[in-house]
Amino acid sequence: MTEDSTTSETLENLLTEDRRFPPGADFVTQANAHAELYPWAAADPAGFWADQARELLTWQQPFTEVLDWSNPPVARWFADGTLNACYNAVDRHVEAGHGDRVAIHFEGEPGDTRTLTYADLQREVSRAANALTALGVQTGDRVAIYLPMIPEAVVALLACARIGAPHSVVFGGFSAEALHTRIEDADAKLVITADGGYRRGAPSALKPAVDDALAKGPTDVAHVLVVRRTGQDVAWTEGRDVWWHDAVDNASDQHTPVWVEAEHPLFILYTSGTTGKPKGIFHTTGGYLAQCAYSHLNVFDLKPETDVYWCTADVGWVTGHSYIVYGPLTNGATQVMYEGTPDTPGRDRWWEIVEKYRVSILYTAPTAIRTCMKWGEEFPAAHDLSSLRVLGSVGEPINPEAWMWYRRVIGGDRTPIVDTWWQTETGAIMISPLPGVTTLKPGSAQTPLPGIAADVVDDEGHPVPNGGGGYLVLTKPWPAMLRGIWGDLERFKDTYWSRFSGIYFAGDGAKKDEDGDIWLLGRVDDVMNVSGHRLSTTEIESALVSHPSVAEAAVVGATDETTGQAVVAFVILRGGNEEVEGTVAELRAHVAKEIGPIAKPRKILVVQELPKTRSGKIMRRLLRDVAEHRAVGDATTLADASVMDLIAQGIDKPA
Ligand code: 6R9
Repeated sequence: MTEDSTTSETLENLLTEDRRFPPGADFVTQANAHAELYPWAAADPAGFWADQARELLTWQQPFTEVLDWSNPPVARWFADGTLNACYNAVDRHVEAGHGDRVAIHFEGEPGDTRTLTYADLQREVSRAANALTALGVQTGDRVAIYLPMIPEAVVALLACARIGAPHSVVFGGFSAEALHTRIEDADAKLVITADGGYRRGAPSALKPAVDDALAKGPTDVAHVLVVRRTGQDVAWTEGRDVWWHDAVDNASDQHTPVWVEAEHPLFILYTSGTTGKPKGIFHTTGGYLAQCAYSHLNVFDLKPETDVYWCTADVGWVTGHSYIVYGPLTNGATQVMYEGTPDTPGRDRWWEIVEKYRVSILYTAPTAIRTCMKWGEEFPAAHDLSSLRVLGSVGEPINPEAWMWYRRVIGGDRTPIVDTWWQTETGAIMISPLPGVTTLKPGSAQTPLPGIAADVVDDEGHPVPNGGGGYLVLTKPWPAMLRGIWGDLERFKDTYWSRFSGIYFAGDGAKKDEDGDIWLLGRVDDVMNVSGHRLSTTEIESALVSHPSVAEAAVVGATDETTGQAVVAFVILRGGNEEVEGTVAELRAHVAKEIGPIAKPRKILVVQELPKTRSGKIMRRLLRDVAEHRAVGDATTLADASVMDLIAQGIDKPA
C-alpha cells in the first residue's frame, strides 16, 4: 500500500498487540455513552445527527432539513436553521443559571493566574465583539488571529463568531512569511495579536512578525489589535495599531449575537498539503458545532458540573479550535488553559497543574507522552494525579508502549484512554473508543463514532477484509466535515474526492484487525507528522530551494522516537558543492524564517546528487532508509545506483 518500508514492521508489531482493557464496572454505570448509540446511529444517521444537533445546541430558528448531499462533495447540514456559535458557547450557560461556573482556569507560564467564569466570559466576548465592530469588521469579513495561549485567544475566536466574522488562526510558531500568505489568501481585514507570550521562561515576541508580514506586500488589513501580555517594547504604526486594552476594555459589555445560517463560515484554518501551498480548510457553523459538542461529551465522558478538563493543545491547531474553544465551552465545561512549555520551570509543571486544579480529563499528544517517558516517572510521581479519570490522545499514532505508560504512570492503571483519530478537515473526532463502552486496545483508535462511517480500502477502493491493510476513507458525509478549501473548489475535489470516487480519502494508511478495529499507520502522502504537527515535504523543499546557495533539495520524514517523525533534508549546493562553514546552520534558520521554527530540519545533509529514477523523480523512500540508518532498499530503478553509496557515507557526519 505505501512505499514506506517501515510500515510492514509497524504492522507486525501491532498484530502481536493483544492486551485488552475492558471498561471498569464503576465507569460503565456512570458513562455518558452507551452501546446502543451504534445501532441507533447506523439505522438512521440523519435522524441521529438531527437529534444531537437539537439536544446539544440552542437554535435561534430550528432547522427542518438535516442533510443536503445533492451537490457532493459540498455538504449542507441543518441548512435552514440559524444560530450563533458564541451564544451557544457562552450566553446560554449564563441564561441557564451557570454564570458563576468557571469556564477557564488560566495558568500563565510565569505562574500568574486568572479565573474566568461563564459570566466573565460573556462580558469579555461582548466587549470584544463591540470593539471589532467599531474597528470596521462586519459579518462575513475575515479576521486573522496570531496569539499566544492566553484567555484573549479564546475571547478573540468567540468574538469573531459572535459577529459572524470567520477567523483564521495562525499558530504563533509560524513565521512572518507564513502569516503573510495566510492573511493574503483569506483577505483578512484585521489581525489580532499580542506583544508576545511566555515560552521557556522568557518573553517571546509576536508583534514584530505581524509588522513584517504586513510589510511584505499590500493586504486588506486596516487594523492590528494588540494584546499586552509581556510588556515588551513594540513598534507602533499610528492609525493602524490599536491596543486591546484601549479598544476592548472600554467597549460596552452588552452585545446581541448575530444569528447566522447553519452554513455560515465559522473559520478557516490552514494546513499542510502535499504541495507547497497550504490549504485553507474552511468550516461552517451548525454541523461543526453539533459534532464538536457530541464528540466532546461522549468521547471524554464530560460531566460539566464536576469535571475539570484540560486539553494541552495550542488554539493555533484544530485541536485547540474544537477541543479548547468550541466543544468544551458549548458543553459548559470547566477547563484549564496553560500558556507555556511542559518543562518550565521544571519537568513536573503539567503534573503540578493537574494536582492544583484537580484535573479529571486530560487530552494530549503522543509526542508529549513520549517526552515525559524519557524524562522519567519521578516527575509525575511527585504529584497527586488521582483526580484523573479519562485520558485522551491525538495527533499521531500512539505506540502501544507509550499507551501503556500513559495509563500506568499518569492514569494510575485505572483510567480509560481514548485514542482519537481526526483531522483539520474532519473538524471533530471521527474514530475513537467510547469510555465505558469499548474494550480498549493499546495503540488502536478502534471504532468510528456512532454516526460516522469509515473504512479501510485497497488500491481499487474496495474494502479490505479484517486482517488487511490499506487506505483510510470516510464513506458518508458527517456534520463537521470541511466545506472546502478557501477559494479553491477544484483543489478540494482533487485532494480528497478524486482518489476514490464518491468517498473521502484521508491520506492515512490503516489496517483492520480480526475484530474489524482500525489501527492507524501514518500518512501515505508527502505529509510529515512531527510532534503531531503537519508539515509538507514539498513546502520545506521549496523553502530550502529559495535560499541562494541551494540548487536542489529533498526532504523526508524519518522515524523519531520522541517526535514521531523528524525532518531530514538532503541538499545539493550551488557552485561546486563545497560545504561552506555555517551553511547548514544558515539553511536551518532560513527554513525557520520561511515557514516557522517548527519546520526546521533536524538534520541537513549536503550531498553531491539525489537519487532519481530515469524519469527524474526523487526516490524519497531510499533517502528515508538512509535517514533511518537502514540498509538501502531496492535501488534498481535509479538512474545512477552509485549515488546512494555516496549519500550513505555522509549520514553519520555531524549535522
Ligand atoms: C487532529 C489533528 C491530522 C493527521 C491525520 C493523521 C494524524 C491525528 C491521530 C493521527 C493516528 C491518531 N493523526 N490523530 N494518527 N492516530 N489518533 O491532529 O489534525 O493536524 O490536521 O492532523 O494527524 O495522520 O491525518 P491535523
